[in-house]
Amino acid sequence: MAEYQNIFTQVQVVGPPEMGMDNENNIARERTKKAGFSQLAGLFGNAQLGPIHLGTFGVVSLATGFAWFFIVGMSYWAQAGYSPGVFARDLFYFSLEPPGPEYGLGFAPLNEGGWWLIASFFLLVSVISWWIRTYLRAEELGMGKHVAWAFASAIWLFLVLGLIRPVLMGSWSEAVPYGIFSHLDWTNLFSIRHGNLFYNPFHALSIVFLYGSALLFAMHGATILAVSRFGGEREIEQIVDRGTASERAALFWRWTMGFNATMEGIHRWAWWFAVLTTLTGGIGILLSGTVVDNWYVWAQDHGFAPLDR
Ligand code: 07D
Ligand code: 07D
Repeated sequence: MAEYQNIFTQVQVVGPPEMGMDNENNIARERTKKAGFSQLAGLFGNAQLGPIHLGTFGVVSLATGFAWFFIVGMSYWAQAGYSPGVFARDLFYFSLEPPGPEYGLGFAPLNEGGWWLIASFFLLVSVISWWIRTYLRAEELGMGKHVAWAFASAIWLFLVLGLIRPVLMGSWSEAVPYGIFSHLDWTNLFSIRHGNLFYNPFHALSIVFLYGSALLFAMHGATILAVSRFGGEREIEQIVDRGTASERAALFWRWTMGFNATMEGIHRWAWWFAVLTTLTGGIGILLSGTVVDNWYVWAQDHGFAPLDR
């Protein structure tokens, strides 16, 4: 029964906690010992919470992630003049900014970008450690590394934004500030400075894959739900064990649009669309300011933006 708990499933059956398997590497050693149940969690997924595997990289990732969060938070706290009211009111407006262009790739005084550099170091270690964790957990469970490689694509864009492009441009001032609205302002300014990012073909590709991901996810989620009355949510079994659910799902799309993905292939479609969003995006950002200064002029040169009259 526990296998059937899902978002909007109404029945929650609680049995003894499922502690998971062990293996020859004795991975249980690094797992917490207890598990609990939450009815709320059960509305959205599995009601059981824990045990969780921490391990070396989990601990490093959480500790450095907290260090980043704490440095950013303390900077905001100072910006608020140590007033809780101002802190709450202006939370979305505070920003921890990278050093100014005058410091290039050098270190900067703490209050002129130095804290940004230190915080960024911790964030980098945190994100990379979490990636290693996704790789190692998959390895120990005998899984493929699909999650880790998909996450690596997101990290590629993250690295381009905050590390690779600033290094190529020779200045930390090119990097993204840590703030809710300030990072939106940065995004807007980036587009303006490089002559409107809409004319960057890799931005366009990234949008195609982002929109495509939403469309595919909607199509796939809807299709599986629509055949769940025939056991369609056991979709992976049905790759090899074809039954009426899988057959109907495929026929639905072949009859409505003349083509259907396969039961396994739809997950490859989803994986590639998601991965290509940040992969193409990272290429687009990397080229901006390094190879192409102004995307509108670039588009005029390549004949798809009108020449000024
Ligand atoms: C739903 C999974 C959960 C993750 C969440 C995000 C933090 C930040 C902030 C301490 C889908 C957790 C957020 C840990 C804490 C501080 C100051 C993922 C889900 C809920 N952005 N962005 C947001 C980041 C960039 C852009 C929201 C991160 C680029 C636009 C959130 C990065 C550009 C809009 C956020 C990053 C850009 C946002 C919701 C890193 C171009 C919005 C995110 C590390 C890509 C939206 C006010 C979300 C918003 C938004 C986080 C990078 C553009 C704060 C961590 C520089 C246009 N971004 N972003 O749900 O409401 O993601 O902004 O690269 O409109 Mg952003
Ligand atoms: C940021 C990957 C890194 C994140 C990681 C997560 C933590 C927190 C904590 C869970 C999102 C680390 C997480 C640390 C963990 C907890 C609690 C992924 C990230 C590793 N744009 N635009 C894109 C559109 C415009 C601009 C992509 C649309 C304007 C810039 C996407 C429009 C201007 C950049 C996209 C539009 C502009 C982008 C992002 C419409 C602003 C980028 C894909 C309709 C005025 C980024 C090539 C993504 C990029 C990007 C969509 C308009 C600027 C497809 C739909 C013209 C500067 N834009 N954009 O997945 O790759 O991001 O560009 O107008 O850098 Mg854009």
